Amino acid sequence: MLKLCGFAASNYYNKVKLALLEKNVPFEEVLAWIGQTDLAATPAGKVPYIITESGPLCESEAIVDYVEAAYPQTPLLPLDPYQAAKVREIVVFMELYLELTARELYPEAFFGGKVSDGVKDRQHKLLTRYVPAFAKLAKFSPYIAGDTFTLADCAAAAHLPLVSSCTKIIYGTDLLADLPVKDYLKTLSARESVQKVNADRKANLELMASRSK
Ligand SMILES: N[C@@H](CCC(=O)N[C@@H](CS)C(=O)NCC(=O)O)C(=O)O
Repeated sequence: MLKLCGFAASNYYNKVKLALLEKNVPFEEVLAWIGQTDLAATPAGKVPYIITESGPLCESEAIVDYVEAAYPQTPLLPLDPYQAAKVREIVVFMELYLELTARELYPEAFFGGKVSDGVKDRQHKLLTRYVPAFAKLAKFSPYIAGDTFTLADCAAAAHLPLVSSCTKIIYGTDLLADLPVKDYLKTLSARESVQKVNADRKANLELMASRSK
């Protein structure tokens, strides 16, 4: 059976987990904290990674691509090549421009560390440019790429809450507040898959906190 390795507080892990749950792919979760990963499977030590019957695979985009191709049931990408590319375009925007930009703030927002004012200013400038650009692509009608649940929703469900909460904590303003993210996430939370991912994330965050005591 496919093994999903990492930990359930990770947004990239949850993006993959959501895709697996939505597609009803049988999988087993294997807990691997940062520093405990199999570097032969994930050379940069990042999570998630998966173990397939053909071998290991890391990087969440490569993983969901593999899952989509290996398990064609309940497709999470449109068949039309252009529409599929539009879904991926939203994922790239969310990950490259929103999540990775906001990630620089996580040490202070979530992990009790400190981020310099210089970094805060720089990331704020970048987000001020990227958020309106993302807003032009995202549909929220009701799903992020249109009327169908896709891989972009798996990514959005995992990443957008973090971008919102960390900008609120660091800047005092949720930089996604002008977008209908709250209603969108509420719509998504009606799904069993999203409920499971959120419950497991909470439990894992508690486990993580108890480990660092
Ligand atoms: N591009 C990677 C990002 C994965 C990632 O950054 N995972 C975080 C946890 S949410 C991690 O492993 N961080 C540890 C590190 O960067 O060393 C992917 O899509 O899988």
